[in-house]
Amino acid sequence: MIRLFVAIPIPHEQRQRLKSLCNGVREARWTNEENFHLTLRFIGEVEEPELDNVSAALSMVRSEPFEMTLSGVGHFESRKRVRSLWAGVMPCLPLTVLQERIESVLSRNGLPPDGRKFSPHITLGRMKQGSPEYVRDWLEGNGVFRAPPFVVESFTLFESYRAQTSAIYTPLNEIPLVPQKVNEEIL
Ligand code: 3AM
Repeated sequence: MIRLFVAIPIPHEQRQRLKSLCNGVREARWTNEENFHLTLRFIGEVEEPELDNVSAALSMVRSEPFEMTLSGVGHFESRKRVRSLWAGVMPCLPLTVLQERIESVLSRNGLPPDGRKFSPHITLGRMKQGSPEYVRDWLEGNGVFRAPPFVVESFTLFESYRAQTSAIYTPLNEIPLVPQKVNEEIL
């Protein structure tokens, strides 16, 4: 079995900006800088022969390059415990459209739908414990975060391998976003 997800990798300059946010919460396990990404679709485990189908389906996605700006921070919690700290994205319609197209080709190729609402973010750190109160200072202190815009010119199918200390993400297929000709059929 192979564990897959689809994401937008973050360019070097923006990774540096994100890294500067990764401090000030003692219990957080911060993401390695080279692992910063924006998940478009978690696929999960598939049989290896299925990999080619998934990869080919993603290669069918047609979308234009677009500009994206990382902005703000937030957290996810479950059972009143903070699970992750993240940086957000300025509202970005082309990002939503790209995510919907990816969801659509994958479901047409037999993958069960991901029922969760798309909530674009870049995970900066994970936590096992900590009440929301505990990260309040971090959230308030970094609320004004904003990185320079960058152009998203591709998205990538990654393999995720959970090593003992951190995850190893291996790019398997980088799918370019190409300016559309007027009459080209859009998936
Ligand atoms: O981009 P983030 O860090 O939010 O949390 C995992 C990471 O998302 C998520 O997939 C991304 C790449 O590993 N992920 C891992 N297991 C998951 C699961 N069972 C999952 N998302 C949903 N369901």
